[in-house]
Amino acid sequence: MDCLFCKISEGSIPSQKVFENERLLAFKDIQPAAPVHILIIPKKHIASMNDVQEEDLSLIAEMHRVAQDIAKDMGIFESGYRLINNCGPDSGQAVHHLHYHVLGGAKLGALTG
Ligand code: IU
Repeated sequence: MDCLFCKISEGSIPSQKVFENERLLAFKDIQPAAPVHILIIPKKHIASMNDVQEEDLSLIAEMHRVAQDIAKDMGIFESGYRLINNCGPDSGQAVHHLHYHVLGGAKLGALTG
């Protein structure tokens, strides 16, 4: 499958990994939008939040748990952080493989609609 994040998760495209287990991978975003900007992806190809099935719910829960651990590792657990998923064209989703952005390390701007 011609999916950038599948290639990153297989290791055929390199990334700056910060966490990995059998199901998930987290790595530094190549164009950071904040001092800390990490992407958390499932290794399983799921195109977007709209494609999450009942059987994937434990994976989604684990992504949240890993976000907590990453926030601790990056020193932003107490200061605060944002966990973002872009889904579909209006959100600006550019990579069609489910991912959460973990953003922090500075006072973040207000969300706009
Ligand atoms: P989005 O939610 O699909 O818009 O976010 C995609 C992110 O993937 C975006 O922040 C990019 O900077 C990031 N990214 C990356 O980390 N490595 C890449 O090779 C590419 C995009 I292409």
